[in-house]
Amino acid sequence: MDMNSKFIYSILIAVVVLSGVGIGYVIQHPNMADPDSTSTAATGGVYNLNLVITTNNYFNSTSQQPAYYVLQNGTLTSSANIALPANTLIEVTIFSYDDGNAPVPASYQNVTGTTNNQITVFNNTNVNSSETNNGIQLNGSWKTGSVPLGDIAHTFTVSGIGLNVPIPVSSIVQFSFESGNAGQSYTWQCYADCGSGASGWGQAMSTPGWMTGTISIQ
Ligand SMILES: [Cu+2]
Repeated sequence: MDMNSKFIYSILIAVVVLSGVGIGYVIQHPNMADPDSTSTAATGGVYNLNLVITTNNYFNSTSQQPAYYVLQNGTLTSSANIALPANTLIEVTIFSYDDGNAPVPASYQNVTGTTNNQITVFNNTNVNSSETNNGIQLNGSWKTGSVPLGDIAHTFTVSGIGLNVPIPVSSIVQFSFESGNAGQSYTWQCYADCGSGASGWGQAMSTPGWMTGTISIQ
């Protein structure tokens, strides 16, 4: 066998071995085959919901407001109507780029309705910002059942199922909750006054797809 043939055989063997490993991985992890499916999630399954909060979105030509987006298939899509599979553990990750806090009623500083009534917080999303030390302060992660009022930028609250998650400034927050039965529809709302006007409840706070919207269980 000359060197060229050896080389080609080596590549062929590598391809066959790696394909086998890949197929094995998909069989071991069936969710890999269809990560974005909502309709096929079985009872007791897990579904990932990724949300991104960005600031300075143009509400109109004169006003910029913060907004929640759903990160799906590599793009940011509207959070006005979020569909979730029924009777499924929903694993939520919220990436918040907002580095400013907003006033929030004291009762919303506590985490409720999540697994163990806890969230896991990671700092700091603003790694490229102009904050202290260029913002590069990765403080690891920690679990908590409440966030100090002065540190809250937004909340992700679904009163209909008793879910309340305070979102600290410049952070990534993870938690999970059970979605319950199909056919239910709930309102999600941020309760930190991050909108416009004297009350802070104008524009973003009262407009679906910004700081409020619907969750439908299917
Ligand atoms: Cu908000």
